[in-house]
Amino acid sequence: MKMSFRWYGADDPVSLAYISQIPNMRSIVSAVYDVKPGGVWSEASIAWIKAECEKYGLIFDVVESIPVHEDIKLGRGRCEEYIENYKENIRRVAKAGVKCVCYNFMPVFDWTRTQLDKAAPDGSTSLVMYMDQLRGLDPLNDGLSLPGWDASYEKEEMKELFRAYGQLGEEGLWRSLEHFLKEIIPVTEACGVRMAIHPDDPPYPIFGLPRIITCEKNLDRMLAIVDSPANSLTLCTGSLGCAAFNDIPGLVRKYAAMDRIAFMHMRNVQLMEDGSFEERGHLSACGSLDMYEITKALVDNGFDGYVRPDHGRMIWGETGKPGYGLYDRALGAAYLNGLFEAVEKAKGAN
Ligand code: DNO
Repeated sequence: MKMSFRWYGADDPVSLAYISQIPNMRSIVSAVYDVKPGGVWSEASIAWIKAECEKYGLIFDVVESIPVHEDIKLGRGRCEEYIENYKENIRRVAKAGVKCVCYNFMPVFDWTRTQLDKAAPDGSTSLVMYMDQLRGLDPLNDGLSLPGWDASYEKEEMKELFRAYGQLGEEGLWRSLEHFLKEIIPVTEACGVRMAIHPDDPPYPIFGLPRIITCEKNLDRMLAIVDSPANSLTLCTGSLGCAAFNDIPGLVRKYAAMDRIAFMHMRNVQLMEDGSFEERGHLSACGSLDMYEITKALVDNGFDGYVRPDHGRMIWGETGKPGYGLYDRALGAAYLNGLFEAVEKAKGAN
C-alpha cells in the first residue's frame, strides 16, 4: 500500500511541510486548479506541483481529478475536442511521474451533502446528509453551492443541463462513458497510468439526475467496458458505503482480487434508518463500516495501490476546507497505518 494525502496546491492552508511529518506519508494527490474543465494543463503548473512535493520528500504520483467536461458526459458539443485535451493531460501528467488519475462521471454535481459543519456532541464538526433536508433542496432555485461543486454555472445553464441529462437518461450516460473509456484507456495504457473512477457520492440519483457508478452490478459493467488494469476504480468506502445495499468489505475483496482497485479512499460513515448519513472518525467503532475487514480484504488480496485517508472532521478548533483539514485526516492516516501493519504482520505470521 502506498499512503497518500490530498493537497490543494498553493492555496491549501494545509502545508506540505506538515503533511510530510505524518508517519509513512509517501504520495501527494493533487491537481492543476486554474484550468477550467475541458482545458489543457500547462506543463509548468504540473512541474511546479512535482517540485514542491519533492522539496518535502513527497512524490506527486496521483492526480485527483482531471475533471470530465459535461459535453463529454452528454456526448455533445465539443465532446471530441475535450477528449483529445483529456488525453493530452494524461500524457503530460504521466511525463511528470503520475501513475494514477482519479476522476468521476457524475452529472453536474460532484459529492453532495446537506450540511458541512454538523456539530457532534464532542464539539467536532463533519459533513452530513439528512434526507429531510435533502427533500427541501432545489438546486435550480436555491443558489446552492458546495465545495465539491463547480460554482461557475449560471442558473440558465444549470436548467439547460438538467434538461439535457433528463433526455440522456442512464443508458445515454453509459454510452458516453463507454465512448470516453474506449478513447482514453489505450492512451493511459501506453503512458503507464491507471484511470480510477470515483463512485457517485451518494451512490443513487439525486435531483432527478442520472447516476451510474453506484453498486456492484454497475461497477462490473463499467470495468467490463475496457477489461484492463488501466481501467480501474477509486474504491471510496464512504461514498459506496452510504447506501446499505453495498457490502464494502465484499466489494473490496472482489475488486482487489481482480486487481481493479488503483486507489482507496478510506473513511467511515454512520448510516441512519432513513438513508441519511453522517461522516465520522475513521475508526470502525465510530460508524457503520468495518475498517479492519476492509483493510484485511486489501492485504489478503495483495493490494499495492494508493490509499488516502478521506474526509476528516474538523477538530481541535481547526478551520478550513470542509472535509480536508489536517488534524483528523492525519489521525485517519495514523489509524490506517496501524491497521495495515497489524493485518500484514498477522498474515506473515500465519
Ligand atoms: C470528495 C472527493 C471527490 C473526488 C471526485 C473525483 O471529497 O473524493 O470530490 O475527488 O469525485 O473526481
